[in-house]
Amino acid sequence: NDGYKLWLQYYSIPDDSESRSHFGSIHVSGNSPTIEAIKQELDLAANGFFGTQAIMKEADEASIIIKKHDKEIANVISKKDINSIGDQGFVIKTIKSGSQTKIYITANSDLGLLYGTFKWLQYVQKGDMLPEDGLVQSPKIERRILNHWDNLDRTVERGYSGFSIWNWHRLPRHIDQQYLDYARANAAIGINGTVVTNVNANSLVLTEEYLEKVAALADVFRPYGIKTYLTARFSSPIEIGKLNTADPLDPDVQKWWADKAEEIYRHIPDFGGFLVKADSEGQPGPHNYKRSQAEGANLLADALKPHGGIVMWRAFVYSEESPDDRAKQAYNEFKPLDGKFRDNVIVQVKNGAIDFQPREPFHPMFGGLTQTPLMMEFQITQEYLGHDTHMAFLSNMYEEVLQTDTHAKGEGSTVSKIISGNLHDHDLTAIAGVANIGTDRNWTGNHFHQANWYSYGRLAWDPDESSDIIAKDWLELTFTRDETFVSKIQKMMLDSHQMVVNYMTPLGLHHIMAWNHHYGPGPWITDKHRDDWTSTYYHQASSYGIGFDRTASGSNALSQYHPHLSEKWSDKSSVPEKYLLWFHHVAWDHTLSSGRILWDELALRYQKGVNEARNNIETWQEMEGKIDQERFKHIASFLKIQAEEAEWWKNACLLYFQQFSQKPFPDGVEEPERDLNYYKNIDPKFVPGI
Ligand code: BDP
Repeated sequence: NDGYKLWLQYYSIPDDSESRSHFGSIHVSGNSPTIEAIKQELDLAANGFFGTQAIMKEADEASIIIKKHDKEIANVISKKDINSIGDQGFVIKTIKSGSQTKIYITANSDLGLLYGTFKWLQYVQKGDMLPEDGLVQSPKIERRILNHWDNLDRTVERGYSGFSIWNWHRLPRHIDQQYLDYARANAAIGINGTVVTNVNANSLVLTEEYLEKVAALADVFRPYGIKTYLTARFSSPIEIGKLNTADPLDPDVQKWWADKAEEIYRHIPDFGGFLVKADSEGQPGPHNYKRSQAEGANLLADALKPHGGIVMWRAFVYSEESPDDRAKQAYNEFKPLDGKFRDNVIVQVKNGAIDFQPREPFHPMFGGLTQTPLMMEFQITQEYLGHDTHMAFLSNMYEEVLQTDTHAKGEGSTVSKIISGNLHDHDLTAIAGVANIGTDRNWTGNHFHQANWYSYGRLAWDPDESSDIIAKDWLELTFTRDETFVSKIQKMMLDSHQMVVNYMTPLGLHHIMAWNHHYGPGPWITDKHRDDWTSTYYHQASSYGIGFDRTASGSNALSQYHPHLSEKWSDKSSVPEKYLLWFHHVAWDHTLSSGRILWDELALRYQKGVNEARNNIETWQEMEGKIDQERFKHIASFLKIQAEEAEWWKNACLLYFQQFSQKPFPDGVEEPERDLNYYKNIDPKFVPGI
């Protein structure tokens, strides 16, 4: 098993199961490509589970009825349930009449039926009983999108599992099976949108030649309910339109985008819209013409509006000229523009204010803007979390951010409520995850990283789901139902994010990784052309202490949070310790809640991360024989790499910081075998992606 089938393994299950008989009498009503997709999926599943086919029957003879809501269904499914699921949800109900048991999967759309079918198949695979009163589910967020940072030459920015799966050269004439399997895997977890190109955009994708290729992909995705989106380079009117400006207030520029939108919709009638990175890290944008982010976004929004498209405008805007704390810049830029965006614009905000660090407090924009819909951008690809070789189950990190209370409208104003539109009553809701998918046979390099794609989908559907359930479901769908395996590995996964934080950036440290590739440790990175890309800017280590002062005595980034939080977090004794050095510059001998001084605590956290990474190797060894050898061995070797590199991180960081603290390692912390210079000189050339 090479892992290609992701969570759609459909491995065989006990033959005496009641489900086998269900597969012998299924009724699927309707006629559309989506209905065809449902039938195909049922067949694939029947084949995998029992080596049989799914047999189709008339409705009155069938024991599984998959049918859109109609008069007949109204007899068994309540109006209340049907009304509550909207056009993407579904109801699954078991109805007993006499000795007969029928399962109804119903919805208001074919897509809802597809989602319901996938859900039912997952129950069968896991061997779970459907709840007595059935399942009534609908997504809390309307648009659940993957962002591919894929370039047209098939390299992937921050991609660690091979090249881009989009083969532009062969498109549109060749449709690879992988595109179809991509659509199936995504639909199975409710993902309904994909931006197929990098945020660092190439305008070429908006030319006729490429639009034909994109349209071919969109045709594959459509039956699975997945809309296609593109990144739009702000300077496209100059680069491919032969205009001499891209000024958003210029009528020629406006006409160019309107015509371009029309052309796109001729190729892709249900095109989702644009994702835009502007005025950031060298990307062109409205600032080039002294216009605001709102003027830039509205230009594209007006062009897409007649066709029903949206603009996802990124808030990742910060300038190399600004002397201000990078963490503050997006909020400062966007807060005054709140309410100035068209109604088909949604602002896409990274989970934290710096950049996908192993852990960040939530981005203050989530609590700060009320009139503009905001969407979350999570990174699934592990740019700062050990690329493909380090196992980190990111669901916990996503959950931590989603469940944080911003206090924007009093207690209970969680980030989850903001992005699902509940708190400020927004209809336009969305979430994005930067994909970790590539041409590796198992899609994500590390088998465990499939779980991050999976958990992103689950949380996009329901941002209030809990990671322990997600981990368990993923393990059962992907590997086995074996209880020992599932419980042990579930625990290993749930502890893994904190483990990685411990051996990379404990207690709120951030941005101390190596230059450019962001893989290994680099706390010594300093003196580059941009301060805010160096490590010393962020950790501020001195003989007194360490950490970035973001209180009123420092950059005062804390003032961007609700007073309830800023007051609590301004105080070293009440800020959660996981954010301590994010917000405070703290003396090495400051005492923490453990009773230990900062230096000792920091050192012990690094060691704890290393110890856990080593323990994982042993836990995994105990699982031999419980799953296939191919995946077992693949994972075993990656866990070994992770443990070795956890040690690398610990040794490099502690030796470096010890120069400032001038304190010995506390008991329990292993002395590094090499000196600091050795770690500084590790040649990063072996790192993928550089
Ligand atoms: C940073 C990455 C860079 C991306 C940028 C972005 O290092 O490659 O282009 O974010 O999100 O994390 O635009």
